[in-house]
Amino acid sequence: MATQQINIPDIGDFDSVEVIEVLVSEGDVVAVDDSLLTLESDKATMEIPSPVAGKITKIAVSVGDDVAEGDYVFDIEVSADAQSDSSQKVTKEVAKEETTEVAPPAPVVEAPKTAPVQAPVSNSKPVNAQSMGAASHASPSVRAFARKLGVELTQVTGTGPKGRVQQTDVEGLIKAVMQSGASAGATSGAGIPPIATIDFSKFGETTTEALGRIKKISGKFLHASWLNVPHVTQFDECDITEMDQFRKDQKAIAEKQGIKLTPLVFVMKAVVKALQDFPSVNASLSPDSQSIIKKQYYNIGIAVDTPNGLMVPVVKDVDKKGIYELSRDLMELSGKAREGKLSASDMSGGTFTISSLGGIGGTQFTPIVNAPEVAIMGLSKAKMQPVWNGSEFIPRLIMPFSVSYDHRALDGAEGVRFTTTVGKYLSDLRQLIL
Ligand code: CAO
Repeated sequence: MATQQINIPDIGDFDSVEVIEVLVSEGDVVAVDDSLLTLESDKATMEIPSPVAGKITKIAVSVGDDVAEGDYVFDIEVSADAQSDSSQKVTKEVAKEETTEVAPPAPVVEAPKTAPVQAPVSNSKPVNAQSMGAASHASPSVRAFARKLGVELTQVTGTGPKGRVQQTDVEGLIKAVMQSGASAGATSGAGIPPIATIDFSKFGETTTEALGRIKKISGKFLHASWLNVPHVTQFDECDITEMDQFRKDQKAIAEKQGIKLTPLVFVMKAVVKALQDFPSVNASLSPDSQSIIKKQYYNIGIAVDTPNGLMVPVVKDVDKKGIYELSRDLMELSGKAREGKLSASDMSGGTFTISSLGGIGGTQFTPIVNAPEVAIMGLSKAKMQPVWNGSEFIPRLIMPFSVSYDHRALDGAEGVRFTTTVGKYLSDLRQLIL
């Protein structure tokens, strides 16, 4: 049997993080993805999952130690089944003494007490809950307790240090739900009636497939955003005839550099200029929802459709980059997303998200805010349309788009001023350099 050395994987932006729990003992048998360690920084807790199934033969770390990416923490005697299983895809198995690269863990951002939220993303193995919102801050034992009782941690207000959810908080929520006479289905949230369970096979043949890991995680965050954020969606459209002509003029030059120029990069530039005009849109609410935190950096999350599910890598410093550099970033990040190679830092630090379905079709849609961001843009497919210019109809390329926003952070007037401004910039790119 081979022994595999386990090292701390990519932990995102953190240089060194404290070990707050060692979740296994020597001799324990673990399965792939079982949690081995809990790390905690001042911003987040994260669990380090086991990349292989096997027996823990050595623990080289203790509670209170500070660890960084690459630090050696365990030896695992890889089980025979796991060795023969070609699905051991996270790390390379090696004989003792060799180092194993472990894929990034699942950083879990401290939950704002009032409004936790959505977030897909990461490799097919580890999951980063950071990039598309916040998750709850709780120890694995409390998570297990909540899971056992079917309680969504994002629904629980943590009263522990730094808002950490305690077992008593979970018990308190259950008690409150019971006392309010709500349905016992705490997973559905207080007062939300559960959806009826139906045996579909009574009506015809069915097959049941487990949702992928990323879909399950993104589903929780989308659900949390849907329940916590009062959404408004503003629909709009803009004339991108000139913009698209400019894009086509540049296309050949871009192709020579190996770059695919699509409308999305122009939209990113227009959005950032509008975010500079409307700082409340490039913002997050504070955890108690009493203040708005405006960000003076412009990192745009881009929803990418991948075989594993929706992921949201973040293009950093969009205000400082030209369209060629943005296209290169976009190609690199969307490629990494599709290959399941995004790192935690590729998916963190976003300030606003764009979900583009323009390459596929549709006329409009209502994207779900990627909380704790306060707004998200949805792009739909541009079409040639007759537009009245005062004396005749002329053909113009019109792109529909929408912006969903958190109504606690933005009023309707501000929301529509923002979309109008984005449309104005896209209709006349010269304004971006003013
Ligand atoms: N209108 C018309 N055509 C558009 C368009 C728009 N709004 N946006 C893109 N296109 C065109 C592109 O120009 C390209 O055509 P050409 O090859 O002829 O130039 C074609 O559609 C395909 O574009 P693309 O999708 O490859 O590239 P992109 O930069 O527009 O998008 C990415 C990149 C990663 C966002 C996209 O591939 C993707 O994954 N989209 C799905 C995102 C998603 O699932 N969102 C839903 C999340 S749930 O809220």
